[in-house]
Amino acid sequence: MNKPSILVARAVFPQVLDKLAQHFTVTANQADVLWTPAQLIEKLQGQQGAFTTGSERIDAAVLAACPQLKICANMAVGFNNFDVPAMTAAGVLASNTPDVLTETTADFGFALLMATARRMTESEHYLRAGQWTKWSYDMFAGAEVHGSTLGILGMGRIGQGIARRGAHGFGMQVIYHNRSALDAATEADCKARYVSKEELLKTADHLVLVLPYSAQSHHAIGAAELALMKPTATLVNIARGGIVDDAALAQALRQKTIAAAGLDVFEGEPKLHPDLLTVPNVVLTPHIASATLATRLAMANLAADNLIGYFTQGQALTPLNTLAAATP
Ligand code: 8YV
Repeated sequence: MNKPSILVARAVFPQVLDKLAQHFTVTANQADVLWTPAQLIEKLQGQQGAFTTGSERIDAAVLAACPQLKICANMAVGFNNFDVPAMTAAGVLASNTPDVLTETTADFGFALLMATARRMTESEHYLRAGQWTKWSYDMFAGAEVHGSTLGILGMGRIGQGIARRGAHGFGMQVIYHNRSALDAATEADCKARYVSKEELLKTADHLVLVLPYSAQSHHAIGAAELALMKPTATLVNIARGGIVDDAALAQALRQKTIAAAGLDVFEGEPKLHPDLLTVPNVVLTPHIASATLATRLAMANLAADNLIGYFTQGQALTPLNTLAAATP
């Protein structure tokens, strides 16, 4: 029997490609060329499955142009690059990679919080520029982390991981806002208290964003929200670009209406709002919160296993939608 054909849209671990090749006729992109939407459609012609990352958008136009497509397995927990309702309507299964990256991403969220609060990159730039000539009492004095109030907007698995680190490791008071409150047992485990978004913004010493991107969360943090935050507060975004209005944030940082920010994601990344590069009180990282080799390998394997599961058993391990007739 002919093997199903799949497209692996970005470069991936060779051992994952080898595993896929046991089950599929694979078209790979180990040169890691970034395709335009038109090129993606061209590459998807005749492919029954796709291994995607956050950089490939699967929407109604792609689906209409690729009627033979049956499944898209995203190597990411976030899936704002997928139009899931359109995929469901077209009978295309969507899957993501939850759980395997939770703790690694929470580690990074906490690292970014610490680096931001304690001004680590700003002070390193100063040192590297040869500006460090003497000690002084307030040089790079930052904000306290232990014992402070940790605010979390979006309390899914990663948000809970950050809450546990703050509450249990650093004695922080944890407050959160989410579409719905957690059950009592999970709140107790995270030592977290549900508050309104307004109270979260006004009370948090360190606010971490971990909510999914959607039309509803677009610019959830803009000028009005930043104005509610304490002038001593820090803001950390490890969720998605577009949740923060980067222009408004750069202005708030310049005017010190908040103290500092740590950003792993950006509106329109990998391009950055130019003002973010000129304000000193911001820590910038290139979307690496899940980037440990072990976790990226686990994510790639899970995306591959979703494709294999679908074509061999008719079901993915971590699907995002249910199809009327999920027949490969
Ligand atoms: C990925 C992420 O590295 O999982 C996610 O949602 O943002 C990151 O872990 C990125 O999306 C690549 O697909």
